[in-house]
Amino acid sequence: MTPRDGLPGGVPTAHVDTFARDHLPPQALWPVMDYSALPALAYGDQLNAAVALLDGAIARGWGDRVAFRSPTEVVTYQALLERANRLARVLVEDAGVVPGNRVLLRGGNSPMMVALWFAVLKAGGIVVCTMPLLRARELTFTADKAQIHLAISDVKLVDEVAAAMQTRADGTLRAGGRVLTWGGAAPDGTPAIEQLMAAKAPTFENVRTAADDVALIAFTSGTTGEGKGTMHFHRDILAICDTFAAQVLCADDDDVFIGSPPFAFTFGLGGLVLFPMRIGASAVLLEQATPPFLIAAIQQHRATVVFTAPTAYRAMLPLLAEHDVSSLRKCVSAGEALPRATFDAWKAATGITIIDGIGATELLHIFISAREADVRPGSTGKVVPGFQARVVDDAMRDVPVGEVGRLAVRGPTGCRYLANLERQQAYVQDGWNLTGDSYKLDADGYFWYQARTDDMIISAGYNISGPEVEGVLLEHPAVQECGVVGAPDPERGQVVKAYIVLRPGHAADPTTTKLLQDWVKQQLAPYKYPRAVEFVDTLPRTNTGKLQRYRLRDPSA
Ligand code: 3UK
Repeated sequence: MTPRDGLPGGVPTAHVDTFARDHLPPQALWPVMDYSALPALAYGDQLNAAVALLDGAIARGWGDRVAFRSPTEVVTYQALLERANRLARVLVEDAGVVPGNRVLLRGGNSPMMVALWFAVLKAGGIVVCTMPLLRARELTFTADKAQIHLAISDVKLVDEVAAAMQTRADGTLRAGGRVLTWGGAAPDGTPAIEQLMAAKAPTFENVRTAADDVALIAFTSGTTGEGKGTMHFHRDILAICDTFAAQVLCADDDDVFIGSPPFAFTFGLGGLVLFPMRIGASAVLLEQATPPFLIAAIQQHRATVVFTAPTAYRAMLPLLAEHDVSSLRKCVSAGEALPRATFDAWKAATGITIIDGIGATELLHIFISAREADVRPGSTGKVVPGFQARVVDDAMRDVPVGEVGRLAVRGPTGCRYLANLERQQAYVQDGWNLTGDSYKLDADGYFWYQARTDDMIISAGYNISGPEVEGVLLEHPAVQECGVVGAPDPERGQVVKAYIVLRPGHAADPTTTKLLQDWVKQQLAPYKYPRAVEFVDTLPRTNTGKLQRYRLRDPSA
């Protein structure tokens, strides 16, 4: 037990491995975190979110209820608890996990991923979920930044993570990182985790974490191309359930949740795991959740609450005629702005008012939204009870109603970057989180989204960093110079567009375009590849040599 210096909370941390605490920003740079706005937010100093959500579900008498369904499984709360307990024993007894260790999870959304997520928290570990689409290069960055102790992967996806657990970003070898797998044995011959579990008792002595021990690190792709790890405490996990979900979503215990975002995107973790479990409801988990699969699963499982991005609502519209989605009663949209046209078309086709909500990895989940009855089409909504939000100028003064300014928010959750003081000071000012979005506030307290204030490309709900794609393109021998920006697109919001200056001897033709697109797809998650490529003679630059991306975005500028 290590006492903390200058941190709130009357119970000692349970973390023996103090890496996370050691790499939190100094508390003076945290946003103001406020738990007083709602009585539900008084969690006390000792809290393990896994115990509250999972062991707590059994204590509340929900053991026989279905917690999760997948195309191949039906898992009750009791079965989930037993699976998580056995897995926690494997982590501690076989893999040597001690409280505070970071455990990386790699797999599509499935009951096994949920059980592992709870097992890590029960053992006092810190969960690092990763997008199934990530490649070795990106996983290496994550493993390095979060100093991953153990990676657990679906055997189908193990190759890239096994490579990442061996090498550091600078190419040197790492020591000590282990890999376990489910669905088959690990590359080093370690039996599948199911086999290790079978020998374990279904009970576990849960680690008594402090409410402010770090429970998860979620990575966000940064505007500079460097993913940033955001750290969240045990109490933050409950706080998102007791704010947005309890106050705005207002689902019931007989609701069946479904959706597309992977757990590595905290939109999905909240909507598909935490929110249903907090109220004893169930969720359908899909590894394949593109719009055709999602709409088919809504029909098949009679789902009632869906979490997905605006693009997916648009893509499902033409499929509604061939599917029965009459079970649906609540639809949540986040990740990018919900266009009025999409909102209207969905309402006309289904009768359902989409609940738009802006969230961020730094704040874990949604902080501005509105209940169906309060929705103003085209607006993101009002501040979620438990949070405060303002629209401010560069000096953090409120801008007048109706004028565009920067969105500033604070509440029970907030930004604490892993070992990144520079980004911490940019995101948190005067105790407020600045999300990088510009907004207008109206006289009735509704927030109207304007634009991103930075360079992020948001395509089909994915955040893509232009500079990261540029870096990979520049590694190709055909590329002399390049600039990657978001180009407007009616379907995806934006598409990744690369402006490329070729090296002599390379033809500006479709063959080269395809070659470069394939190159990016091999190096990075495929959704980051440039769908549009334009060959140019020069790129606009400042006289200090900086690329002027705003001029690529708007050639008339
Ligand atoms: C943008 C939106 C307009 C906005 C997220 C719900 O998207 C999530 O987190 P990310 O860290 O991105 C955050 C940024 O995405 N954005 C998100 N939602 C909206 N813009 N309208 C919206 N409704 O720029 C924000 O700063 O990937 C969303 C829950 C959890 C999340 N992590």
